[in-house]
Amino acid sequence: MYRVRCAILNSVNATLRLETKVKMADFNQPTVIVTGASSGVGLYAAKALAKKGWHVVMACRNLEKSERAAKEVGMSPDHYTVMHLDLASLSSVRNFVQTFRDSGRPLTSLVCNAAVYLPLLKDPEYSEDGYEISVATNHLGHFLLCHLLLEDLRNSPAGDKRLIILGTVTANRKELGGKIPIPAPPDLGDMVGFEQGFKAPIAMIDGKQFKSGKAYKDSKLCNMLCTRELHRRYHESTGITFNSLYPGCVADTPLFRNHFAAFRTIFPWFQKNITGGYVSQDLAGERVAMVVADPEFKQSGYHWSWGNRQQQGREAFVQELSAEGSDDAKAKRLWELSERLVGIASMVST
Ligand code: NDP
Ligand code: PMR
Repeated sequence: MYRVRCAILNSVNATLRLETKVKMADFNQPTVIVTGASSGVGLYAAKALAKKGWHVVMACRNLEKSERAAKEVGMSPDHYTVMHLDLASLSSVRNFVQTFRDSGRPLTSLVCNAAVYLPLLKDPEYSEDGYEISVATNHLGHFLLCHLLLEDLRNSPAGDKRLIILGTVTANRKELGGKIPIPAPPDLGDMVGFEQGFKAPIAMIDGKQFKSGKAYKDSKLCNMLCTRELHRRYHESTGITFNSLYPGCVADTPLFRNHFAAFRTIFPWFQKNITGGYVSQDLAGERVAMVVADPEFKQSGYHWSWGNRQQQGREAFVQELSAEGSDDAKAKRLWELSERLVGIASMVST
């Protein structure tokens, strides 16, 4: 009986030792949170980061889909954890941060990647907090997430900590793809829509008439402005590297699932054969992973772009942003108004 009990205890201890060892090993991996890692750029960035030895917290709204996607791209279970995050819900963002903290993992980097693009919407849809859905998801959800996780990054023992946000050419008139006069270009105006509380019937940051494609581009401009403001406010005091990037035109991701079916056929062909702007999901993911992990991207406060001609081996360059995208006063005002909309007061004085 005694021998049996000892055998059981030994086996329990061995299991515990094994679990502790796995966990210790696990926690020695640098940890990155990637939002929207269930498809497209986020999924392939997760894959590339896992390949570099990172542990990826895949912050996604559909857990089963994300698990399936991780398996499909061949990620080893030791290199990822799927956690629930719905960026269109401010309470979900707060719950996610709590769940992440409960995991005990020190945070090395955060990648704000998730987005929706709803070009065919005639009338606005609103999030559960009452905000237009593209701006709520792409900008406000990420804004709150960054705000809360800044503390985790600040407290993390890692030597090289980064916060990276996906931007795009179509929200940057200084790049070729942003010069094309596709209606309508981004323009936050004087942000009267935000000033007035951004609740229905208001659906645009500038307070003007709803335009679905513009809502996406406005939200991406907010992403790039916020990266600059994060750098201005927090880089010196925290040492965290803050950058945005454009990985190329990844014309065949599910981002275009809400566009015309014909668009999904013609657009990748057009970008591959006419503009040369096309980049594969795999290569776009590797580019994001480079900005997260590679030493040459450790300089803070930049927008990295792979520009228009997307050959393998092409190097990124620091890309200037449009007049609106480099307007520091606008970035500061956007920050303050966004704080009000997500219900937080400034954590650290500027
Ligand atoms: P995908 O549609 O493939 O990926 C978007 C991801 O965001 C999905 O994982 C999606 O989850 C997730 N997501 C959407 N809404 C929410 C939400 N409410 N909460 C949590 N996650 C959400 O698009 P891409 O990979 O193309 O886009 C990724 C990023 O790259 C975006 O920021 C986009 O602006 C940027 N980008 C894309 C370019 C392109 O050409 N594709 C070019 C330049 C920048 P789910 O699977 O559940 O829908
Ligand atoms: Mg655009 C010249 C280069 C170039 C690049 C890099 C992009 C990127 N695009 C370019 C050119 C053109 N586009 C041209 C000449 C046209 C025809 C007028 C064109 C059209 C077009 C449309 C209709 N392009 C689009 C759309 C979209 O609906 C996409 C969009 O605006 O999403 C907001 C889009 C895009 N083009 C790009 C990129 C990266 C996109 C989509 C994703 C994004 O900007 O995040």
